[in-house]
Amino acid sequence: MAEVVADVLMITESTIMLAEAMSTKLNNSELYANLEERLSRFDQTHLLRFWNELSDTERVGLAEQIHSLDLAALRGLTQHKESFPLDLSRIHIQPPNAITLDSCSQEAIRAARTTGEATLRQGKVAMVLVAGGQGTRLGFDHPKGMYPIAPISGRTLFQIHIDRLKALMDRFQVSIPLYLMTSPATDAETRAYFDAHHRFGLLEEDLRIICQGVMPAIDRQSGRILMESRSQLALSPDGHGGLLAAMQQHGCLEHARNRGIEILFYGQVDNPLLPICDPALIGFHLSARSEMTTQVVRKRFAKEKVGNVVSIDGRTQIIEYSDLPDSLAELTNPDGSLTLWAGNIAVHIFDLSFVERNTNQVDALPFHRAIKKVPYVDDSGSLVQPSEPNAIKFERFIFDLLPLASNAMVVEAKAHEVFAPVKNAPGDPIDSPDTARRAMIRLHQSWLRSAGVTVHDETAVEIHPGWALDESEAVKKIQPGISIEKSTYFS
Ligand code: UD2
Repeated sequence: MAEVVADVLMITESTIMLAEAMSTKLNNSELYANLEERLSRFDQTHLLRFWNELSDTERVGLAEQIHSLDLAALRGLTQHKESFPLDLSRIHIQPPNAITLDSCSQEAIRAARTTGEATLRQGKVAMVLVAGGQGTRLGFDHPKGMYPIAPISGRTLFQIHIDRLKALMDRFQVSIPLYLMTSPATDAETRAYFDAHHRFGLLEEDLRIICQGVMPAIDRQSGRILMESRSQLALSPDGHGGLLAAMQQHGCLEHARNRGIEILFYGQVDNPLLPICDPALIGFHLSARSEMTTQVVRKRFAKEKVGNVVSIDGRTQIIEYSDLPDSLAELTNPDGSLTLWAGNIAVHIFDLSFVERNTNQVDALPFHRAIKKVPYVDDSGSLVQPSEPNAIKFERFIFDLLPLASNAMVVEAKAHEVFAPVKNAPGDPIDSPDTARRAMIRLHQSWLRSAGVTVHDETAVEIHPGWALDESEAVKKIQPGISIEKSTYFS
C-alpha cells in the first residue's frame, strides 16, 4: 500500500513539476532525477539513455509518455505467468447455450423484433463502433473505415455504417447516438474525414469520436519497454477492450445516461454487413434480461480466424482463435459438424449499467499478450527492424466481459446476412475486399429475388439503406417481375 501511495504522490508531484518544466525553462536535472528515480524502481532507466541528445520538447514529450504509464501494473503483467491462453487441457469446454436458427420459431423472432423496435423508438439504444485497429493486413495505410468497399457506389466502410444508422433513425423517428472509437494511429485522419464529410449528415450531438488508450510494447526477453525512437516509447492501442476506459474518460457513459440510453449496440468497422441496432437481437437481449448478448455464426471451418463462443463451467465466454488448440477446434459431432461451432463476429449488445459497473473495476478485463515484431531503437540509437517476433504487446478484449454478464445470451444469425469482414488484402481468398463485395452483392440480389425480380449472379446490385433497410422493405419498394440486366445501384 505504501508503494502505491508513494507512487501516487510521485505522479502528482512529478505532474506538477512537468507542468512547471513545460511552462518555464526546463529544469533538466530535476526532471531527469525525478524520471530516473521513478524508472529505477522498475528497472526501466534505459528509457533515459538518450536524454542528453534530446531537445527540451522531446524531453517533455518523453517525460509525459513515461508518466502516463502504470509501471507497477506493467511489471505485474511481465512478471507473473499470463492468464492467457487458458490451460485448456484441464477444463471442459462445451458449445454455448444459444438461440439457434433451427430452434427459433418465426413468431419468436417477430416478438423479439417488436420488442426491439419499441426500444429503439423510445431512444434507449446507442451505437458503438470500434475503428482503432490499423489496416495492416489489408495493406491500406489509412484508417480502415475510410476504405471504399461498396461494390457500385464505392462508399467507404464508415459511410456504409452511418448510412445504415441514419436509415434506422428515419424508420424509428429517433436519434441513435454513435460512439466511434479510434486509436492514436487512426484518430486524426478519422476526425478530418468526418469533418470533411460533415459527419455524413449526423448531428454533432449524435457523433462522439473518442480515442482509446495505449500500452507500451516490451522486449520479450528482458521485459524492458521498447522505444520506437530516441524520444518516443513504442506504444500501441490497448485493444478494443480499451473501450471501457475510453468511454469513461471521454464522458460517454454519462452522456449516454443523460440521453436515456439503456443499451449499447457494439460492432467493428471492418464488417460492411454489420447488422447495426438489429431490432430482433435487441429484443432477444431484453426478453432474456441479459446484461450482454452476442451474435454468432456457424464457423465455416475449424480454424477460421474468429473467436470461439463456448461454455466453460456454465459460463459463456470467447476463446480467440489464436488461443484454441487445434484438437479442440477440430472436434466434431457424430454428424460431422463442428462441436465448437459458434464463431464470434464481434456483434454485441451491452446493458449500459453493466458497462458502467465494469468500467469502475480497473481489472475487469485482463490483458492478453501477443508476441509480435515491433521495430525498436537499440542502445546505439539505431532503429532495428526485427526479423523475428521480439516483443510482447498487451491488449484488452471487449468480449472478456461475457463471462461477467448475468444471463449472457448467444444468438445465431446467418453468416451471409451479417458477416463479411474486410481483413486481408485484395486477391486474398478469405475476408478480403473482393469477398466482402461479393457478399454484399449476393445479399442484395437475394432481397430482389424474394420480390420476384430476375437478376443474374454476375449482375452487380447495391441497395442503399435509405432505399431499403432490409429484405421486407426492398420487397415493398421494387416492382415484381422485372429483370435487372445491368449493374444497378438502388439509392
Ligand atoms: C476479431 C475478433 C475475432 C472475430 C473477428 C471477426 C478479437 C481479438 N478477435 O479478430 O474473434 O470476431 O474480429 O471479424 O477481437 N480494434 C480497435 N482497437 C484495438 C484493436 C482492434 O478498435 O486496439 C478494432 C479494429 O478496428 C477492428 C476490430 O477491433 O475493427 C477487430 O480488431 P482485430 O483486427 O485486432 O481483430 P481480428 O480481426 O483479428
